Amino acid sequence: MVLTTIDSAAYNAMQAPQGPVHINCAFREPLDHSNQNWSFDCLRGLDRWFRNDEPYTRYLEMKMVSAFGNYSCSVIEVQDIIKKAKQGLLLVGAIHKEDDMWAVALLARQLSWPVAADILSGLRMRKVLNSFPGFDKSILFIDQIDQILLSDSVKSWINPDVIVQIGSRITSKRMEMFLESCFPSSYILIDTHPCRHDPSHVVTHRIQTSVADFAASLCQCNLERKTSRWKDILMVLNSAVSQEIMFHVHAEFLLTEPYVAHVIGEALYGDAAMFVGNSMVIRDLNMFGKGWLDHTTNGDNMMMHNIPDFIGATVSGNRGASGIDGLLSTAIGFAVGSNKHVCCVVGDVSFLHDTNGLSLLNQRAQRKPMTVIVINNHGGAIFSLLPVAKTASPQILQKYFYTSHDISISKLCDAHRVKHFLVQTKAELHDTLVKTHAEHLDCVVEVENQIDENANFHRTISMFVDNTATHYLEYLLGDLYSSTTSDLDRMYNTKIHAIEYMLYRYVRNHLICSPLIPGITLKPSFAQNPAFCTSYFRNFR
Ligand SMILES: Cc1ncc(C[n+]2csc(CCOP(=O)(O)OP(=O)(O)O)c2C)c(N)n1
Ligand SMILES: [Mg+2]
Repeated sequence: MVLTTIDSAAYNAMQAPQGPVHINCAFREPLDHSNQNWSFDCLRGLDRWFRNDEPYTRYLEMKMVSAFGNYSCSVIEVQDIIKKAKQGLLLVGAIHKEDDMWAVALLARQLSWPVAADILSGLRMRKVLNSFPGFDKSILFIDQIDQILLSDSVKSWINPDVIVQIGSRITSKRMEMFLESCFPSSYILIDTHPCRHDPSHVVTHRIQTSVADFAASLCQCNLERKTSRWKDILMVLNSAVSQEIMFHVHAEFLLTEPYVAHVIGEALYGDAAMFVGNSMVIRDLNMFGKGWLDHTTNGDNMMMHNIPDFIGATVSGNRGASGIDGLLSTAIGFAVGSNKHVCCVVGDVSFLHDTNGLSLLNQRAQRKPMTVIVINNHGGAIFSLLPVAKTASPQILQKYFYTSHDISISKLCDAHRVKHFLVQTKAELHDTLVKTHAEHLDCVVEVENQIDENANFHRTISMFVDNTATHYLEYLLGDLYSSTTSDLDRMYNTKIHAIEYMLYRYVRNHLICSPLIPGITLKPSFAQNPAFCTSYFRNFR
């Protein structure tokens, strides 16, 4: 932290406009009582810096040094690093322009690295334009990276050697912590602005340029499309975890917050955009949000032209994952500025922090109608998932952390003459989203929920996902699967179209599994693991 701060201070002090630099000192996370002892581990990853006299982070510009399109030595050095990468990962943070989304897609194709796209990148909620199996494999999206990282064994296995990050700000705290601990040999951050953005203190090359220019500079390098076992395993892990999540959100009868996050892409009709509120909303969307198959656009045409078979959907938010003030008003400003139908999703406390936004909504400035989805769990649900929930008494939690309330959102909407819908079931949610779109007017959709149920459901999903990722990795790395690429490919593509029935029997905590599927045999150690068996067979369904 000290190194990257001093690097950035020195760089900024010497760049135009030169001058004094103000340094902020970071304090520990609030509300987290865990003591942290000094550990020499924090010097890990500094070997390269100790060995040479270069700054820790190099600040580069994408300058051509001749009229023949040659780049400066430092840019060539970056191209070289990318060329030599064995386990490269492309990370896409917050980006807002559609052109940038296209440029990222083209860059992803050029690199042929796995892509981890943040919810604010617009590529997570991408609309898939065709459903031909395998075609979208031209870009390997690892949408479930945050959830995959729940597994400690996967966390220590992933180990990317080069990371290229486009756009600042990564929503996932787990991802940020992973980046702090994995120490790739090069971490290249591309963004158009000159400001520092390195919360994990890992950036080794900071390039101030647009994605399009960066992608163009890589065209010169003739990068080969490399296949690797690492990539294939990541693909299978992502697919297994995604199916595990899908199973849980759909199998639960009640309308849950992860379910809302999972299906909300449905509300993005045409070129609609999304504004996400903070606290649980942005985290849930980042964990469970997914792309959407769009039958209304003609994908054939795009395939012919060899451009990506999806379109990004603009997703915006305020100040990372915190700051619950002024969200509704910001969303309205965003709707005016973007001139799109905006679907805004916020928590109840955030909504109540900005009820003045309702009067702005009522004024109907020059903009398209908005759908405001309020996830009403009657308080700040985020605190039920923080360490404080384990130590504080229920009364203290309710009163001072959750700030539980029973304020009527419907009456507030009435007072501002804004149409209000209450949604309590999955079917009601789907019907209401269709209705609000058809009616073409501003409305608030209140989704009713409870904090404790939400916390329990999140814990259940996390536990199953962790198990699934851990066991899949163990299986894929184990000798049973001395996997070649084609094996893994087959595993990914395997579809069993019909299964008549399956027998399970529990005998003293051991699952005796008699699957009636020809050709699949399980190692005894796996067959004795109930969690693995259930998720394994479910994922093959
Ligand atoms: C302006 C401001 N005040 C207080 C906080 C602290 N805070 C963070 S999340 C949160 C609760 C948010 O509740 P809600 O909007 O209902 O979302 P949920 O956690 O239920 O998803 C609070 C009070 C903040 N981040 N910003
Ligand atoms: Mg809430």
